[in-house]
Amino acid sequence: MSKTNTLSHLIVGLLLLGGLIEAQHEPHWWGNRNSIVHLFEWKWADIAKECEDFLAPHGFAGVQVSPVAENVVIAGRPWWERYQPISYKLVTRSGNEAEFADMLRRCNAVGVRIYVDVLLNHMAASHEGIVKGTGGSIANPSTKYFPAVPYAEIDFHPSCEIHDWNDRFQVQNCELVSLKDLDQSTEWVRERLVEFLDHLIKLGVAGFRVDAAKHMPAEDLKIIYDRVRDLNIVHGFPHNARPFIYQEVIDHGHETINKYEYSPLGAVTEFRFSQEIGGAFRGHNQLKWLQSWGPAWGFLPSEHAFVFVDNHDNQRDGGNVLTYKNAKQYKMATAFTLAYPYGITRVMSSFDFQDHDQAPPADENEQLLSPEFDADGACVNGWVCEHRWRQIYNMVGFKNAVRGTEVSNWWDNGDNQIAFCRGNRGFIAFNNNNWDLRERLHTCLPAGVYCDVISGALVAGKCTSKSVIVDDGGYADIELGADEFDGVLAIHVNAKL
Ligand code: ZXY
Repeated sequence: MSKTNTLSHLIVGLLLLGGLIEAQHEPHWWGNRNSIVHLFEWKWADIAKECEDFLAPHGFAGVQVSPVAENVVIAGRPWWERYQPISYKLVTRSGNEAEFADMLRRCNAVGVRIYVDVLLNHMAASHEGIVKGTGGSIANPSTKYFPAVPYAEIDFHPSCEIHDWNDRFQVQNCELVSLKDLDQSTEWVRERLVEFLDHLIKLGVAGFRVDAAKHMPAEDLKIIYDRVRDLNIVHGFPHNARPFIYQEVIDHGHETINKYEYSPLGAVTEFRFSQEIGGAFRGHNQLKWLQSWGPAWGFLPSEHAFVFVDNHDNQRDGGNVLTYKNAKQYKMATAFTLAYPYGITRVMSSFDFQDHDQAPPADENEQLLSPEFDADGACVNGWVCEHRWRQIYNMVGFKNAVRGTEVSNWWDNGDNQIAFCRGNRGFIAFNNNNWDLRERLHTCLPAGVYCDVISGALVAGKCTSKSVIVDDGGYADIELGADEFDGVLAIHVNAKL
């Protein structure tokens, strides 16, 4: 082999290695789809139906599902009992393994990917004596006895409670609210975790949300991630495709253990995004500053950032985080999240709650309810289904329509009215001032009549609500009254008359 040939092989090899490392950042979406929805606490059979009836037709790329492994049953059935596994049997209130497998088959068949929330850090917390799980297994968390895996005391870190969150040793080796802390440096634990993840991959998942990643050393996680098998080609994934990994690292900016330790391994939740977008649309920060949205705000690089307005945990905490409870501002923040090209976006789909620990909608036998829909497709029986709000699913469509374009022609009024183009494919305006927005703005779009996809949609060749006339120069009169139902106007090439 010639010298240049050897060199080029070396370069190709290095590129491949780089590709392999970067590969766990690839979500394996179909076509131009590019948003994930978290169907929090939904049943597998209902998700399968939702993939077919709603998510695929509306261009959603994937679903984050609640934890799949058998969990301890806690009185009152708080949502967080699912974060306390006692075995890796796939039996929870969402359904059994057959139902889970059926969901994967049906969602993948319509091009909607499934990402599973996995608990690699811990098992269930101490309870009085022997507990029973959702799959009928028994365990004794107090003595670290989980015979259905099996795990015993030797597989866990010695007990200590995390008191000092700035102490790396405590955060990674002690117990988070007495959840039994697995020792991922042992071969036995690694093998059990890889076996569990491989099982899910064989069934057809596209990747994982890694819960409490900050509580495990990145070097231990890397060993586990590197060992899991490639995605299952039977479900339409390419050969050698690696599972998409996004890690929950709660880092508000000054933590001892930070997001950058984990971002080489996969995407990382960007909690500062949630804080800042909530603050801005609550009026604590002028929208004009959003022009520099992204790394300039101390956020991760776009391709490493997993972003959301709220998640299942911080929607319960109050503060700046916006939720469905502040509907007008929430829809604006979500529209901005989906309109601005930054990060991998997840839409939250909640159940209605009044207190932090409240259980998801269930019947008198503690069986989860299936969502029911009214004539407009909105959920009615305790499920909020933000993903079925027109203003939200139509912005998922907007994001698909403008995929691959940049922000241009930023306009603002120096305060809380902003607008921008996405290439020559989409245009969006926001009004968070208490006076009307009336401006002639450059939309960057070809001349024509476009339907506003926030107040309505393009249906059977007509706009069901507002329309915008773009002239030959790309200009249009944009109007957003301060007292309108929504504070956003969005138009794109796929909603042109
Ligand atoms: N729980 C109630 C009672 C027990 C569950 C509570 O008051 N917890 C203490 C404050 C929240 O701390 C938790 C964090 O992550 C968890 C927790 C948890 C992850 C789990 C299971 C859990 O309790 O029980 O898989 C946590 C970790 C951090 C951090 C802040 C919080 O900076 O690194 C809860 C449960 C919360 O409130 C929960 C559950 C699942 C999650 C999550 C939070 O993915 O982020």
